[in-house]
Amino acid sequence: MSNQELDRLRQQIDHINLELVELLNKRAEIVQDIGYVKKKQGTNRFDPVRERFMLDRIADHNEGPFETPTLQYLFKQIFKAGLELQEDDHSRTLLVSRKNQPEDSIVEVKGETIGDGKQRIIAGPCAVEYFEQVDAVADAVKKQGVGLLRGGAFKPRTSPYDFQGLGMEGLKILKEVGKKHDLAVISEIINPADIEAASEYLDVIQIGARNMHNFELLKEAGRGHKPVLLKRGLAATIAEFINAAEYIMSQGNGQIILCERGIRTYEKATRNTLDISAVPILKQETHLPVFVDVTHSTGRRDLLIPTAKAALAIGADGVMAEVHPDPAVALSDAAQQMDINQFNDFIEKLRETNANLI
Ligand SMILES: [Mn+2]
Repeated sequence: MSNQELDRLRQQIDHINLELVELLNKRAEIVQDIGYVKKKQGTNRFDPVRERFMLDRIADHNEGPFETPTLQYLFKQIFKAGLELQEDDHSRTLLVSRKNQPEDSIVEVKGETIGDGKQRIIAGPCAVEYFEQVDAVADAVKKQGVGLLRGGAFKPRTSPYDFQGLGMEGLKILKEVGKKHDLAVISEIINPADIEAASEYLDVIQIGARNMHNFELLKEAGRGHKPVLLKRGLAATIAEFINAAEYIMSQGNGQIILCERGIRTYEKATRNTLDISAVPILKQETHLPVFVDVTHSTGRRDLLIPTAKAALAIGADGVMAEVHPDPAVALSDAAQQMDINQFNDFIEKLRETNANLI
């Protein structure tokens, strides 16, 4: 074979390479279009039946010289690249992502603007037990100038034999106390069917750590009109946490506050391990306000002040902590709730070092 002949053949290869590039990109564009349609339908991007059909069709039409398994292997790589392309598109267009919205989201709760650069506290008892109990905490919270009161009415407990909360009755107490002290009230809802009714009583719907993967609950909260405080699941990665928020926002409700509450690790010194670096990561990756729950992440009263300081120093929009008039007799989380004196001290210590704290 002369050098001239070789050059001619190489030119043909170069030409075909460019044609393949064009064809592959043409195919990729169609794959992206399919991805958008599937996203709208909410169907799975990977379709094994469809892939089997395509591979069979390639086998049927293969006249060589490539062996069918070789061609099928090459096409598998093309299919895989296409699927990855669809996935990239999704992360690029997540509604909760900074890429989608560079400026911070501000969540409005009864006159408070959460995520506006100021730092806030959400405080209240673990569980709503009776009117006077919540009322005593609300009084202390109000006196400290804190505007957001929490209290659990539906309690998803580790044991089914532990106190499960007062349910709707608890929400009524919370609303009444909130009205009396002019405080916004937050409580956890665990059943999608309760979201609508609970919205009558609450200013913020909380979705707890154990329900972060309850997609029906997330979607129902997303269809509602109340701000949602979403806690990170106890074994959820940051990406899973962000996607859980996306479930809410994809249904129309963008009023979301993220809350880091510690993750499960091998460490036993604290109830969970506070993943403090999750805060700046969530602030970078999303435009949503981020809170830190110091009570459940540590499970230790003696760590509430230092961890709250760390949360505020690292850029959290606020801190959540539990307060009970008499923690020793609390029906849940007795070991880590602050009493009212401890709460006053907690707020004063934080104010000493954080001018940004309201
Ligand atoms: Mn609790």
